[in-house]
Amino acid sequence: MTRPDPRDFARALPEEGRLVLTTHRHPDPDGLGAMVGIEYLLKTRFGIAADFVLEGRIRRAENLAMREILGIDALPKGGVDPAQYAGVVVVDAQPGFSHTHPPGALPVLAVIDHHRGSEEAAPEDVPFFWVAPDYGATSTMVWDLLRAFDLEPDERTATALFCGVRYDTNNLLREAGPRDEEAFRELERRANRRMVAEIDQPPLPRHWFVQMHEAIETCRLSGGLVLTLLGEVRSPETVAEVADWFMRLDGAEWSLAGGACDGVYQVSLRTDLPGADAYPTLRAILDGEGACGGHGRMAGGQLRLDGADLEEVRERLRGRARSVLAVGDAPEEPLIPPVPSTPRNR
Ligand SMILES: [Mn+2]
Repeated sequence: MTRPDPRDFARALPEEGRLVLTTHRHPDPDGLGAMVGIEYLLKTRFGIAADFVLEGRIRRAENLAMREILGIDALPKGGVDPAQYAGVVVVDAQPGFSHTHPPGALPVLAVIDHHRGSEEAAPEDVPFFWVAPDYGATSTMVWDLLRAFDLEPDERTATALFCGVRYDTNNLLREAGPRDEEAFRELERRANRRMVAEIDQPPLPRHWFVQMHEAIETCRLSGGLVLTLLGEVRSPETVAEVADWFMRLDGAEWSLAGGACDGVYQVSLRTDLPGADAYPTLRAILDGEGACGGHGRMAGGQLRLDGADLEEVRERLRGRARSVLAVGDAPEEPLIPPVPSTPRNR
């Protein structure tokens, strides 16, 4: 378990000037939580102000609620004037990832992330590069960094970090190590319970049910594989949500979901097979197409459509998923058996 040296982090920071904090496109609670934690550390310990850059729509109800309830503001798209900033800190993502685009023209000063994916060594031009896949959440890493500085998070910061740890580790059930366990317990005590509950159970818009209805109709089962390759979706977050949702199906061992958004076919893979690793599995399913990253039981990837036929892309993924996950000749059956049409008005 790598632990951060606070002096290394301190050395990476500028003498003066504001910083930009960013994460992967379509930020999730772990990315948002880690950003709030780093913002707090910069402000309280170093007197450095920071602005958030959030790329991609946030549509998942829980993520929207987290932004709203915690008052997480971000610069408008394209609102970064490089002259105003000394550098960028990237959390829960790495600059080399296809879904991560730190504002150009600014040096990346620090990267804090728990994803695997960039197998090469730390880039020399990033002064603080801490990538630790043995952490279940980047928010746990930020908690450890705060502790390394003997900093006690305030209630808002603790609530944000707690949400990050609990969603990324699914309440410590997914890829959580002893560090995540400690962070979860310590942050839970400091977090605002009412806010946590409001973020956990937000009102769901009607289109959420429409999307899930479509997912139920699209879902196909083959042995332990649950395959839900949708057409156009409102946001890539939908794809992750669908993959998570169908993982709950009794008997599901792998859940692969996909959906097209902004010219990209987004895929999410989940597994709960003991010892299974979602990332290499998704890499094999993508078979050199697009890019992917992940850790432990979850992985995500993107495939540029570039005008390709959506039906063909879905068919290719379906075929490769079946062969990589060795479902063999297991028949494909719909999740919901077709409803026999009942004659009406008789
Ligand atoms: Mn994460």
